Amino acid sequence: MHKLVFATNNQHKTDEIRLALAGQYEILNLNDIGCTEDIPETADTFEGNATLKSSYVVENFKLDCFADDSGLEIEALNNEPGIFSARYSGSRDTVENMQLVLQKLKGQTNRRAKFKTVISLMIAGQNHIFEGVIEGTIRESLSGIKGFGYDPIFQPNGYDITFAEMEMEEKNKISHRAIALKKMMEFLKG
Ligand code: ITT
Repeated sequence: MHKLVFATNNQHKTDEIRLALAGQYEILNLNDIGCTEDIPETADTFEGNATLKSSYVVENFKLDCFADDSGLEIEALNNEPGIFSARYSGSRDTVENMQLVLQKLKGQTNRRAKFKTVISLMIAGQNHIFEGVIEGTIRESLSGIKGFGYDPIFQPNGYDITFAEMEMEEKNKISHRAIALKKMMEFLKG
Protein backbone atom coordinates (compact mmCIF):
# COMPACT_ATOMS: atom_id res chain seq x y z
CA MET A 1 0.00 0.00 0.00
CA HIS A 2 1.15 3.58 -0.72
CA LYS A 3 2.82 5.06 2.37
CA LEU A 4 1.83 8.63 3.31
CA VAL A 5 3.32 10.51 6.27
CA PHE A 6 1.26 12.98 8.31
CA ALA A 7 3.82 15.43 9.78
CA THR A 8 2.31 15.57 13.26
CA ASN A 9 2.88 14.08 16.69
CA ASN A 10 -0.81 14.24 17.49
CA GLN A 11 -2.10 10.65 17.70
CA HIS A 12 -5.75 11.75 17.65
CA LYS A 13 -5.33 13.55 14.31
CA THR A 14 -3.42 10.51 12.95
CA ASP A 15 -6.13 8.01 13.92
CA GLU A 16 -8.82 10.16 12.31
CA ILE A 17 -7.04 10.25 8.93
CA ARG A 18 -6.00 6.60 9.13
CA LEU A 19 -9.65 5.60 9.46
CA ALA A 20 -10.78 7.88 6.65
CA LEU A 21 -8.17 6.54 4.20
CA ALA A 22 -8.20 2.91 5.33
CA GLY A 23 -7.43 0.48 2.53
CA GLN A 24 -6.03 3.22 0.27
CA TYR A 25 -3.05 4.71 2.08
CA GLU A 26 -0.87 3.53 4.93
CA ILE A 27 -0.71 6.61 7.19
CA LEU A 28 2.44 7.09 9.29
CA ASN A 29 3.09 9.97 11.69
CA LEU A 30 6.41 11.53 12.74
CA ASN A 31 6.73 9.09 15.60
CA ASP A 32 6.19 6.11 13.27
CA ILE A 33 9.04 7.20 10.96
CA GLY A 34 11.38 8.03 13.87
CA CYS A 35 11.43 11.78 13.18
CA THR A 36 12.18 13.42 16.54
CA GLU A 37 13.38 16.71 15.06
CA ASP A 38 11.44 19.88 15.99
CA ILE A 39 10.78 20.95 12.39
CA PRO A 40 11.22 24.75 12.09
CA GLU A 41 8.06 26.74 11.31
CA THR A 42 9.73 30.01 10.33
CA ALA A 43 7.60 31.09 7.36
CA ASP A 44 5.20 34.04 7.59
CA THR A 45 2.11 32.27 6.24
CA PHE A 46 0.16 29.10 7.14
CA GLU A 47 0.91 27.77 3.66
CA GLY A 48 4.63 28.44 4.08
CA ASN A 49 4.79 26.68 7.44
CA ALA A 50 2.77 23.68 6.29
CA THR A 51 5.07 23.39 3.26
CA LEU A 52 8.22 23.64 5.43
CA LYS A 53 6.97 20.68 7.46
CA SER A 54 5.92 18.50 4.50
CA SER A 55 9.11 19.20 2.51
CA TYR A 56 11.29 18.44 5.51
CA VAL A 57 9.88 14.91 5.62
CA VAL A 58 10.06 14.42 1.85
CA GLU A 59 13.72 15.51 1.75
CA ASN A 60 14.90 13.64 4.83
CA PHE A 61 12.80 10.48 4.67
CA LYS A 62 12.04 10.15 0.94
CA LEU A 63 8.35 9.54 1.63
CA ASP A 64 5.22 11.38 0.44
CA CYS A 65 3.86 13.60 3.19
CA PHE A 66 1.22 16.11 4.22
CA ALA A 67 1.30 18.71 7.01
CA ASP A 68 -1.14 21.29 8.36
CA ASP A 69 -0.89 24.68 9.99
CA SER A 70 -3.78 26.63 11.50
CA GLY A 71 -4.73 29.66 13.49
CA LEU A 72 -7.25 32.37 14.29
CA GLU A 73 -7.54 35.53 12.18
CA ILE A 74 -9.37 38.54 13.69
CA GLU A 75 -10.44 41.23 11.22
CA ALA A 76 -10.14 44.23 13.61
CA LEU A 77 -6.63 43.12 14.61
CA ASN A 78 -5.26 42.99 11.04
CA ASN A 79 -5.73 39.23 11.02
CA GLU A 80 -3.75 38.66 14.20
CA PRO A 81 -2.94 36.33 15.93
CA GLY A 82 -2.66 34.35 12.65
CA ILE A 83 0.54 32.32 12.47
CA PHE A 84 1.32 33.43 16.04
CA SER A 85 -1.87 31.84 17.45
CA ALA A 86 -0.13 29.17 19.55
CA ARG A 87 2.01 31.70 21.46
CA TYR A 88 0.24 35.06 20.99
CA SER A 89 0.86 36.32 24.55
CA GLY A 90 4.40 34.97 24.54
CA SER A 91 3.37 31.74 26.22
CA ARG A 92 1.35 28.66 25.20
CA ASP A 93 -1.14 29.40 28.01
CA THR A 94 -4.48 29.46 26.20
CA VAL A 95 -6.25 31.59 28.82
CA GLU A 96 -3.52 34.24 28.61
CA ASN A 97 -3.75 34.17 24.83
CA MET A 98 -7.54 34.61 24.89
CA GLN A 99 -7.30 37.38 27.48
CA LEU A 100 -4.88 39.27 25.28
CA VAL A 101 -7.33 39.01 22.37
CA LEU A 102 -10.25 40.23 24.53
CA GLN A 103 -8.18 43.12 25.85
CA LYS A 104 -7.16 44.20 22.34
CA LEU A 105 -10.80 44.01 21.22
CA LYS A 106 -12.14 46.04 24.15
CA GLY A 107 -14.67 48.57 22.87
CA GLN A 108 -14.38 47.16 19.34
CA THR A 109 -17.71 46.52 17.62
CA ASN A 110 -16.26 44.57 14.70
CA ARG A 111 -15.88 41.09 16.26
CA ARG A 112 -15.50 39.20 12.97
CA ALA A 113 -12.93 36.39 12.95
CA LYS A 114 -12.10 33.15 11.19
CA PHE A 115 -10.23 29.96 11.90
CA LYS A 116 -8.08 28.81 9.02
CA THR A 117 -6.22 25.57 8.25
CA VAL A 118 -3.85 25.10 5.33
CA ILE A 119 -2.62 21.64 4.33
CA SER A 120 0.43 21.04 2.15
CA LEU A 121 0.39 17.63 0.48
CA MET A 122 3.71 16.75 -1.17
CA ILE A 123 3.05 13.77 -3.36
CA ALA A 124 5.04 12.56 -6.38
CA GLY A 125 7.26 15.66 -6.07
CA GLN A 126 4.38 18.15 -6.27
CA ASN A 127 2.96 20.45 -3.60
CA HIS A 128 -0.85 20.52 -3.42
CA ILE A 129 -2.47 23.10 -1.11
CA PHE A 130 -5.90 22.67 0.55
CA GLU A 131 -7.54 25.34 2.68
CA GLY A 132 -10.39 25.24 5.20
CA VAL A 133 -12.02 28.31 6.74
CA ILE A 134 -14.83 28.78 9.26
CA GLU A 135 -16.14 32.27 9.93
CA GLY A 136 -17.54 33.55 13.18
CA THR A 137 -17.31 36.19 15.89
CA ILE A 138 -15.28 36.76 19.04
CA ARG A 139 -17.35 36.77 22.22
CA GLU A 140 -16.90 39.37 25.01
CA SER A 141 -15.83 36.66 27.47
CA LEU A 142 -14.92 32.96 27.69
CA SER A 143 -17.70 30.39 27.50
CA GLY A 144 -17.46 26.57 27.56
CA ILE A 145 -14.74 24.09 28.44
CA LYS A 146 -14.59 21.66 25.51
CA GLY A 147 -12.09 21.78 22.65
CA PHE A 148 -8.80 23.65 22.93
CA GLY A 149 -7.02 26.91 22.06
CA TYR A 150 -9.36 29.83 21.33
CA ASP A 151 -12.55 27.70 21.31
CA PRO A 152 -14.12 29.42 24.40
CA ILE A 153 -14.20 32.83 22.66
CA PHE A 154 -15.07 31.75 19.09
CA GLN A 155 -18.71 31.51 18.02
CA PRO A 156 -19.16 30.10 14.51
CA ASN A 157 -21.72 31.90 12.31
CA GLY A 158 -25.15 30.28 12.44
CA TYR A 159 -24.71 29.10 16.05
CA ASP A 160 -25.39 30.74 19.40
CA ILE A 161 -22.76 28.71 21.24
CA THR A 162 -18.96 28.78 21.16
CA PHE A 163 -16.77 25.97 19.81
CA ALA A 164 -16.00 25.16 23.47
CA GLU A 165 -19.71 24.59 24.20
CA MET A 166 -20.14 22.31 21.19
CA GLU A 167 -19.85 18.51 21.22
CA MET A 168 -16.53 17.45 19.74
CA GLU A 169 -18.27 15.41 17.02
CA GLU A 170 -20.18 18.49 15.92
CA LYS A 171 -17.12 20.75 15.88
CA ASN A 172 -15.21 18.09 13.95
CA LYS A 173 -17.88 18.12 11.25
CA ILE A 174 -17.79 21.88 10.59
CA SER A 175 -14.31 23.02 11.61
CA HIS A 176 -11.63 24.66 9.44
CA ARG A 177 -9.50 21.50 9.84
CA ALA A 178 -12.39 19.24 8.78
CA ILE A 179 -13.01 21.33 5.65
CA ALA A 180 -9.34 21.26 4.58
CA LEU A 181 -9.00 17.53 5.31
CA LYS A 182 -12.14 16.74 3.35
CA LYS A 183 -10.71 18.54 0.31
CA MET A 184 -7.44 16.59 0.57
CA MET A 185 -9.22 13.27 0.99
CA GLU A 186 -11.41 13.93 -2.05
CA PHE A 187 -8.24 14.65 -4.04
CA LEU A 188 -6.54 11.46 -2.80
CA LYS A 189 -9.59 9.31 -3.48
CA GLY A 190 -10.09 10.81 -6.92
P1 ITT B 1 1.10 21.28 15.91
O1 ITT B 1 1.71 22.31 14.98
O2 ITT B 1 2.11 20.50 16.70
O3 ITT B 1 0.08 20.40 15.23
P2 ITT B 1 -0.25 23.58 17.08
O4 ITT B 1 -0.78 23.87 18.45
O5 ITT B 1 0.72 24.56 16.50
O6 ITT B 1 0.30 22.09 17.07
P3 ITT B 1 -2.04 24.29 14.89
O7 ITT B 1 -0.95 24.73 13.99
O8 ITT B 1 -3.14 23.46 14.29
O9 ITT B 1 -1.51 23.45 16.13
O10 ITT B 1 -2.74 25.59 15.54
C1 ITT B 1 -2.01 26.69 16.03
C2 ITT B 1 -2.79 27.37 17.13
O11 ITT B 1 -4.01 27.92 16.58
C3 ITT B 1 -3.23 26.43 18.24
O12 ITT B 1 -2.23 26.29 19.23
C4 ITT B 1 -4.48 27.15 18.76
O13 ITT B 1 -4.12 28.19 19.65
C5 ITT B 1 -5.07 27.76 17.50
N1 ITT B 1 -6.06 26.83 16.93
C6 ITT B 1 -5.93 26.09 15.81
N2 ITT B 1 -7.03 25.33 15.60
C7 ITT B 1 -7.87 25.60 16.62
C8 ITT B 1 -9.16 25.15 16.99
O14 ITT B 1 -9.81 24.22 16.28
N3 ITT B 1 -9.72 25.63 18.08
C9 ITT B 1 -9.10 26.57 18.84
N4 ITT B 1 -7.88 27.04 18.59
C10 ITT B 1 -7.27 26.58 17.47
